[in-house]
Amino acid sequence: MTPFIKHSKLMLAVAVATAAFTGCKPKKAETVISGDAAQKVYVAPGKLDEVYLFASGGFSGQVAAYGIPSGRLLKVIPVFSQNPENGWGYTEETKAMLNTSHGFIPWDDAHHPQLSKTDGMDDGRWLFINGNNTPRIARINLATFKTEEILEVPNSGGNHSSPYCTENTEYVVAGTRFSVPIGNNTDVPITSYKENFRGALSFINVDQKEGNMNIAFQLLVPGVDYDLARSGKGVSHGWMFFSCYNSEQAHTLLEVNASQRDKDFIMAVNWKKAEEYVKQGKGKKMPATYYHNKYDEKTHSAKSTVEKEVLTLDTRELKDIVYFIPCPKSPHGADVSPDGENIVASGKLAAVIPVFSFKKLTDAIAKKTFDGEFDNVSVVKYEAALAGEVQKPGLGPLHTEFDDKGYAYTSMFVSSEIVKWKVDTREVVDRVPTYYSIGHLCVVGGDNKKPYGKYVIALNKITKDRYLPTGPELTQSAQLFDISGEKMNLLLDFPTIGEPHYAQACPAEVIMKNQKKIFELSKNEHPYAAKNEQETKVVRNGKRVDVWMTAIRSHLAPDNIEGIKQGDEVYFHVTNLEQDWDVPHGFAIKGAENTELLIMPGETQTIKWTPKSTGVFPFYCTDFCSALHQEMQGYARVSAANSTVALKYGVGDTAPKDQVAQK
Ligand code: K7E
Ligand code: CUA
Repeated sequence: MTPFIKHSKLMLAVAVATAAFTGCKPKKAETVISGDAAQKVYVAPGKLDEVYLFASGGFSGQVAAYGIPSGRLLKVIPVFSQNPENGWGYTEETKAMLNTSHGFIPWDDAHHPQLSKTDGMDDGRWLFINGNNTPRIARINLATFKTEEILEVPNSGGNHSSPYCTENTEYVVAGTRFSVPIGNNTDVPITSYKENFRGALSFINVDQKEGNMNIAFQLLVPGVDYDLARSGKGVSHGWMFFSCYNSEQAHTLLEVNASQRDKDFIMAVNWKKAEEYVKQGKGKKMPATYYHNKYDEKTHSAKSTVEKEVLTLDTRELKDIVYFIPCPKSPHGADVSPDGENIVASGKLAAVIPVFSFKKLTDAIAKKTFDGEFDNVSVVKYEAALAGEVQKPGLGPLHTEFDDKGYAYTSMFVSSEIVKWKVDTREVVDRVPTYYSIGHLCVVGGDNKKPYGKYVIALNKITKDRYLPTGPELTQSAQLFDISGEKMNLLLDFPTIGEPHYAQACPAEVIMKNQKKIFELSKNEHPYAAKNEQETKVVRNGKRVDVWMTAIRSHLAPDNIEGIKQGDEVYFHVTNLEQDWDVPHGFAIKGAENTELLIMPGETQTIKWTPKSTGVFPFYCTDFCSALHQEMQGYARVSAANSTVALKYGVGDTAPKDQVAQK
């Protein structure tokens, strides 16, 4: 969403429009903070927050977990970006997670966290998030807060309308933002957009036990931009809704060229129908190379598999899978009400918010109340699918979520506010300023069949004058509002990591009940695990030296190693022998080129070290684990490539003793 604020032409149009809505201008913050706000966000020391908030890190490529109402940062979960804090993407075990058909890609732009669902409710099993730039979907296990799987999405460019779960997480759905040339010949002129460019919507099957993802099928759809999506639920279970812009099919200067038509589209996808066609064998296998990376909790290691084909269904041939509904002016969000009946479409440049009725939509499809076709897809008549419009909502509607009392909350980017309206009458009942330029918003359980409500969190783009300055870039920020009463009340500003495009929140209990406290050492199947100190060893194989090391309060074993030579590749495989909650150990050695390790109880992790000079190199534990943490240290001696120093190692009595004798 970032780009459009920069473009002067648009800003001019927007400024003119803003003048007509002076009522939306943010008031001074002081005037809107109510007296008991502090009390409502105060979580006393030792007390726990009520809600987990999972926010995307945007260009940081990570996810962060916060406690609500305090806004306290609980954890940064590394996903698409390497993270030296805990070795993610640097250790031998985790490197494979970042493999793609474009090579090792250690970053991405992550936008939309999505909690897994059971019967339309957040179930606390997994959190999915999209990598936009090099199209990927990641799955985080919420028992361990670790990324367990990353699946690349082929035929996609800018994986933005992604990832959205169906009612029971039958699928995680990932739509492409950019349409791109697909098929055997992709080396085509950019000007041939209309002939050669197509969109792909991927339906990724999720194994209900382990969570493993596989692309069940891809729908090949008209070449436009697919921006956001939501799955149907309740009455609309079996359908997905995508917002589409650039129905002009422009390939340059979209700012102007993709804002020509009065209306773009919402695409309604009947995925149950698509499933039927797959069963009937109507899918076509298409060659496509993409990586599938999985982290195994038993071996504590990731493996990459290269997939070679994908099953596709072409909507030009199978015409009753998808339908277009006209939607005013560059739609961004497409959101579905808790009962599944209302589809709210937010056009960034539109003056109203259209709300479509699922019942009217399906009636119109049955009666073929169409307004012709767009690229072989039937276009349902706007009025035929429309439940009604929210009038004068504000400027720049982007995203909508729902509470437990029949209200919808829409973010207004241009007028910087949240607008509350009644779902059944579409009447605006309240508005509150945000500071500033709100993008997404998040109601607790706001996309569930039964939202939890109580809070809405604004995810803002600009924070000028809200925080102490930190150079040219100010902190990114979220704002917490109380929505339990008639009026929305601002409670708190809190900084976030990266750009918090979107977030999902659920009651703490949903996540807490599944928490894993340790990895069982007896179940550790890492090939280099040392499950006790007797199993520690150092083994040379040509120029490769493997160190089976253990960590326990408060020593590493072995802690003296000799016989390493210049030019060797040394692998430290460190197993944390602890079986207590929250007792990680760290490992670092002087001159390590990549990272440290942070090893959870019962886990084994490995760093590769290639010493560049001779000498004695200290290593130590990097996590303050006990009163004698600072004693948790050792030495590795590195000799010249042609030296005759024998390989020796140990701890205490077994440590190498004749250190002086050899040269
Ligand atoms: Cu920032 Cu969902 Cu990428 Cu809207 S997106 S704001
Ligand atoms: Cu182990 Cu410090």
